[in-house]
Amino acid sequence: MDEWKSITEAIIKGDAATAGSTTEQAISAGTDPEELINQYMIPAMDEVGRRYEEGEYYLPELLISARAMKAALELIRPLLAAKGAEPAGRVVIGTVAGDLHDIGKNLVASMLEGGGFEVVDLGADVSADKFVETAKEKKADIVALSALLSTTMPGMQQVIKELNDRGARDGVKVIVGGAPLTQGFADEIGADGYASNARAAVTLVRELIA
Ligand code: B1M
Repeated sequence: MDEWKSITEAIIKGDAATAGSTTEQAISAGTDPEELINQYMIPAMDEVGRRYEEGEYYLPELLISARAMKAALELIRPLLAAKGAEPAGRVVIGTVAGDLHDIGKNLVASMLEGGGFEVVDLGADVSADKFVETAKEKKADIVALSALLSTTMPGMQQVIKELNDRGARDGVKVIVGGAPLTQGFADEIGADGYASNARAAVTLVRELIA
């Protein structure tokens, strides 16, 4: 059960080299990539968040842990990617303006790719204008918005407003997610769906496109 706990420990310590090498070992041993993410990697970031909240960690520790998490995730991403097949739909994804958190969004993007969707990843700190322009240009089926800060959540409503105001909402569904969000918030801002994690996001996108 705790076979790969050293991945968790390395991420908490911000040791990218060990996080990467142990993840490589786990992959070679045939461990399920989603098990690595859900059982060993996400709990590490939760612990880092707890330490930050309680004043044990400061911003530099958050940053180096995030770097270690990314090093491990980069090795897993290709394993989540879909093989061949026609794309099931096109998703434009990003973290909203003012928000630099991109680890969860990257995970959602990878899982969507793995689920057979074409993903246009705009990165983090993305303006409403950029979301709308790209959704129009790429003829997106889904616009997927991530936020990790309660202060940037209103940016999601701004994207929906601009899509509506610029006549770009027809045929485009908007989904939202991120740690501080709830289904209630999604309903309130007029989003078409909310997902609490990456796996749920894939299911939601499938349902909305169907
Ligand atoms: Co920051 N940070 N951070 N941070 N950070 C949080 C989010 C915080 C909860 C920490 C805390 O206080 N406990 C807190 C936010 C409080 C709040 O507003 N509610 C916080 C803060 C305050 C800040 C700063 C303001 C700190 C400062 O400067 N004083 C600052 C803001 C910078 C900015 O964005 N403008 C800041 C900075 C940073 C770093 C840059 C150092 C780094 C981010 C690095 C990076 O992403 N490249 C960082 C980190 C690492 C965290 C924590 C520790 C971990 C986040 C993470 O990666 N989790 C975080 C505490 C925590 O979450 N426990 C924290 C792992 C990831 C896999 O989970 O992103 O939740 P998550 O994604 C999940 C789901 O939420 C969901 O699926 C994912 C996987 O299943 N999901 C979606 C996410 N997006 C989705 C979209 C969907 C569907 C599902 O559909 C579209």
